[in-house]
Amino acid sequence: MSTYFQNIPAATYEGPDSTNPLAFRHYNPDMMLGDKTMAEHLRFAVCYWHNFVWEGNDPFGGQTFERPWFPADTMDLARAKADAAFEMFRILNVPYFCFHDHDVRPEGDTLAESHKRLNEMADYFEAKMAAGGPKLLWGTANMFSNRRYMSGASTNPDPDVFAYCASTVKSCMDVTHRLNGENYVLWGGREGYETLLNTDLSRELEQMGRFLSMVVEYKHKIGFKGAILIEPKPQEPTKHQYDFDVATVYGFLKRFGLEDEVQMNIEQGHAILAGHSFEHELAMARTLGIFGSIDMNRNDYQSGWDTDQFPNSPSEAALAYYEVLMAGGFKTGGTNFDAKLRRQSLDAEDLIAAHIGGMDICARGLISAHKMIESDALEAPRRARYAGWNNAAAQAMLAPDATLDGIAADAEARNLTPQPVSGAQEKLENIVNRFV
Ligand code: XLS
Ligand code: NI
Ligand code: NI
Repeated sequence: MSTYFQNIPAATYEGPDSTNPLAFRHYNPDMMLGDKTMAEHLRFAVCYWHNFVWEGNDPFGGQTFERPWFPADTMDLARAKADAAFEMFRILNVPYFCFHDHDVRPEGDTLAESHKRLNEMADYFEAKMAAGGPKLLWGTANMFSNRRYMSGASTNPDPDVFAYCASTVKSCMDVTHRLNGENYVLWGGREGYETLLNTDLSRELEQMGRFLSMVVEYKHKIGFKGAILIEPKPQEPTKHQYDFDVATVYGFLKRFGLEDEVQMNIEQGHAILAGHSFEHELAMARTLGIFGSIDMNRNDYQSGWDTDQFPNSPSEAALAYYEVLMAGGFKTGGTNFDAKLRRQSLDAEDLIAAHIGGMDICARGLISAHKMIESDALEAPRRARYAGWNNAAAQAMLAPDATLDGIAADAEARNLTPQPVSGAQEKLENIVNRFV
């Protein structure tokens, strides 16, 4: 039992008029939206790393947070950290959590010792999960913090690092499987390069493709039913990351024949770093049939860093959940807060308030998105815009036997003079704002 969050009551739904900073005003887990409850739609998860591992450092300064389990370099402190984490999960009543191996246990002197410690912590989690704790949305391996990964994980020029990664991912997949995790995530923070002058691009991509193929094979070997998810990000920490964005990853998956095996975990902040909107990345994944899960944390629009802030824009959340719902909703995926406090937000209460605010914003976004879809307010004009394609002659142009010169001859015979039609963007934006 942790006393870190003592005196903070379990958060409950009090409705939009509540002024209680530690109550939900919009997230009402049991409220039905269509055929699912809000909790079933959103499938919230809290991440271990930013909340319980990160010490508040920035590039110019060190630790600002003081947590009783820091520096968590012994197994006793790792257990104290787990006690606090599960206490926070209980207060927030979140159905899921996520972790890296590195978040939950101190690294051992050997690989075997590290794995043993991870398994001990998994035992500890298993008991807490069985006693009413949250389920595991996804597990993952940290193959970016330690200096051994500075030149890459599976893309490292040193084959021993590749082998080390195989052992690390295997152990994390085993633990994820044992804890009934619903997904396994790979984020390749070091899978990229700093300078082409020392980089063999062709080898690195081959290594990464083989590694991912073996991860998929291992998933089937152990009977893991969850999804393998890749989390795209264009840069930071590496200058050029191979998993740049959804479309780039799709091309990579196609090349290695993995497009039916791997889905996307899309993070809002990473979309922004790639020069996209979040909804673009979500729509692209939906279109390509590889939508999986989301990391619901935004970036600062001015700084250009992956600042991992909690969501606070109802209209951004509405457009994001619009795409999630249009994709058919989450299957194995969910809404993970890969979000962290600002480094001046020192208190236990800040951790709770941040999540409550983020969950409320997502709930508002979901409600708006659901109404927009129910009312057909956006889809009707979208269908109307493409209505010309519904007639047989238009469809014939897309049939396999259509040819460029055949269509050209027809266009000339009909003496076509197409007339531009308004895209009506402002009217559509006004429609969205009616629902937000
Ligand atoms: C970093 C990533 C990372 C992944 C998990 O930018 O978002 O936190 O979600 O490794
Ligand atoms: Ni991130
Ligand atoms: Ni993330």
